[in-house]
Amino acid sequence: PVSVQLSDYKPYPFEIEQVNLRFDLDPDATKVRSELKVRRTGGAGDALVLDGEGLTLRSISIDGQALDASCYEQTDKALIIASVPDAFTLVTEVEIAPSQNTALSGLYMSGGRFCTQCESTGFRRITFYPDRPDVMSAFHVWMAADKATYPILLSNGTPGETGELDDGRHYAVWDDPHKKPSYLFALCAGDYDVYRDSFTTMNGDEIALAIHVDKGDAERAAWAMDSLKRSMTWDEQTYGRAYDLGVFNIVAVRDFNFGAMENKGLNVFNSAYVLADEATATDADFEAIESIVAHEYFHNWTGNRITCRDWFQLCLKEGLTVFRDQNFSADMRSRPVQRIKDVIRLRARQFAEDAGPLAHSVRPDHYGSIDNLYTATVYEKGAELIGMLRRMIGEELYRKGMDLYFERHDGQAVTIEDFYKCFEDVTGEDFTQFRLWYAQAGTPEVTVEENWKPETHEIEITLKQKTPATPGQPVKKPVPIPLEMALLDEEGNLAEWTTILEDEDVTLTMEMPDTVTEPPLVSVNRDFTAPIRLNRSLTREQRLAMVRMETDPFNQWDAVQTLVKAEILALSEGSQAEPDDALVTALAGAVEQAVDDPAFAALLTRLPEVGEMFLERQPADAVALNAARKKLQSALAAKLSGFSAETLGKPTPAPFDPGAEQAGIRALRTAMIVLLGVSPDAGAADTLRGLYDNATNMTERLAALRAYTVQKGGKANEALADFEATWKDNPLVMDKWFALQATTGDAETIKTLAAHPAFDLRNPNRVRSVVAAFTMQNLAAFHAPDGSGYQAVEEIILKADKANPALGARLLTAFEQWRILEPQAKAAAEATLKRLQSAGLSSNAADIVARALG
Ligand code: B3K
Ligand code: ZN
Repeated sequence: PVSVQLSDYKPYPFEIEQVNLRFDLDPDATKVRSELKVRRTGGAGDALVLDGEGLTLRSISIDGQALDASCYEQTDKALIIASVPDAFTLVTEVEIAPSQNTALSGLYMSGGRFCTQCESTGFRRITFYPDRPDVMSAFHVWMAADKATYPILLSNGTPGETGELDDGRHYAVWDDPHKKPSYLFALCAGDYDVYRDSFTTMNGDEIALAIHVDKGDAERAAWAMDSLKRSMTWDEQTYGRAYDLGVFNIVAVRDFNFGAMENKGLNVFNSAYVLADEATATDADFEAIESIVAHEYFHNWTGNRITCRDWFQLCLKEGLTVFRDQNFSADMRSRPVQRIKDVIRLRARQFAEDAGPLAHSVRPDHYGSIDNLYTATVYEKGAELIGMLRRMIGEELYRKGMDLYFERHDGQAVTIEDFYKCFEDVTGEDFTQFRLWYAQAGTPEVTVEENWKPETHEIEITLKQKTPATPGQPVKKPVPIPLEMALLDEEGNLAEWTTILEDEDVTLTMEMPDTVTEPPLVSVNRDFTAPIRLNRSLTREQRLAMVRMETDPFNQWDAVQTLVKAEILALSEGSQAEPDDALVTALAGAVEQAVDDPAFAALLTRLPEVGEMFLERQPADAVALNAARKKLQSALAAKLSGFSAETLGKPTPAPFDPGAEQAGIRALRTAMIVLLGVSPDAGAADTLRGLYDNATNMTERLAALRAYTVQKGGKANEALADFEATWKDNPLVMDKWFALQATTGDAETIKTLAAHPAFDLRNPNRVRSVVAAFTMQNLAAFHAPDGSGYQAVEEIILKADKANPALGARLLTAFEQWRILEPQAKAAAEATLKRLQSAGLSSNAADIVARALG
């Protein structure tokens, strides 16, 4: 695809003062009538160019006069009217076929209901319109459909008149008083069960809340509703932001390309992030629902009322909103545990992206396909940048800057520069250098060197930064890196401070009291203040001391991780045959000591996944790393067997509550179940089967089934069949059944799963539960040196891409690390990518493959 450049931005030369839409809904032939009140704001000679794709134009008129075909031009992407008055009303009528829309962008059918997805460029598949975020307008919607099949008719804003029509049809009117860009438009129509509640805002406004789900699922929306109300309260208390419409609707759909969408007043969700109860959802699901409901709700202020000028500014709404939802989750649960989980995710996905051929900056200056810009870099690294900003200026000024941003830019479509200007104005500081974080791709590496001078009781700490070259950016400048630091001894903290590393390097000299005779431990980047990689040459003894002495929970966990990673590397490279007993003992000891904070203890038992090891040393051998990881895991299982029996011997908390406290207890129990999966203990399989049979919640049932499958390999079929028989009618639970096998099996397993009657190429959740589960979480099998893993997914990805380019492209990102693989897998991956490239990919998928091959 042609690349779009940030530097080419031009304001749209017309204002759309009002949009009146009329939908005659029919799955095969929906008629959309659009009436736009247009006013020229640009040059007198500017043509009116409207985006439009796959639309059958039925009529077009200006100020009531039908346009002659010679007055306009229709291409496959646009409608161009060369000469228009300065102010006029344009009416177009088009026809579309939602039932044929398999891309799930625009207006489509899911489970026999109508729904829309417009971000980024779906609205142009509904009607002709300037489909860009800086054109904001007031929308008025009239919609009609068959009443029996589609009794509920929803759009943005507040509901107006409803009524009956001929032929069993009915209609409804929706008005959105807030001006919005077209990507926030939504329409849903169908027969739903509705879970209702209400919320009174801090201004005393009463809001009607409703979650629309499949028939029979209403009770399973209770947690999502609870999360929504807590989000509303949190945004009032933390940012002073209240909701601004009388109704807030959520609709759950089964066929959806990603998690959820923040359409004004009508959020559309992947049903996986709405529906949950103890029997069908894991604690991870409950947690994800809580954070995604919050994320979409928070977009109402950061994204909807203040939106992006253009898609290059995507991080303006996404990075900021992820930062907000992460803090919400930290407030709802444990802040250190939340931080560790966020960093695990950042390192696994964003650091990998930043180190590979798809690396791009948080605010890129060009892109090939906008759908491919919804990345870990824009979202997660974008969130880290806001976190650094807040740490550097402090909570109070951060809040002041945000208040100013909301006040100054409400109702506007703005840029990263506009955002930072608010913070410059409240702090008097200059953020020019800090904004390099937005322009430079790659993860900065900070090298730490320490020099203890016993004569003077001084410790010298030298910090050096370097950002590696990335595609198109060979040379990088230093960025400001805020580092929370401390000096530690056996008693605790000797000193604590924050250094902002602005230049290439800096040397700090700290004088210790005379009583300090041993070199103190230097704790760097506490709480992961900056999204960097640390490079330190510490001995194993120093690292073990760190595990013992760290006072920062993040760094204590990370000290364990660093040791564990080194151990897995040594085992995988054969420089060590068996896990070091001292290390395993220390690790087990740390777990046992953390027992009062079970969620943290559970994290300590979690060994880095194979993919997280890829960045440690290259070339990466997924098979060897997997075997090494398993060896260490089973040594830990043996060491913790008594603790595990004790932990699992206690009853699981009852009655079930999804909140942090019980979830923490279940997390530790689940961690012990995971270890049983690789335990050398002869009775482990039977114990697991018992845990599976007797589990009272899905968290433990699924963990037990998975661990049992790991223990028994192919002999676990009976248990898997039992699970399938129980849950065959619940698609979300069946997604877990597919994913469990895809993550524990091999290429043959993938073929079997793809041939299963319930495998559905049209359903993204199902495709991901097989393909993404395999390619992202089963790297030893995916990157098998004989290429069998690639072969297993190749056909499926091609077929998925034909129907749904956003899905195809997303699945292909699994290949991004091919260059750093060991030679055999690398050659097989390259051959696969080349085959795919010549097999006729969608332009989204072609963009990923071309960059990957780069
Ligand atoms: N804004 C949507 C993502 C849309 C993706 C479009 N390709 C969900 C979110 O980030 O909240
Ligand atoms: Zn978002």
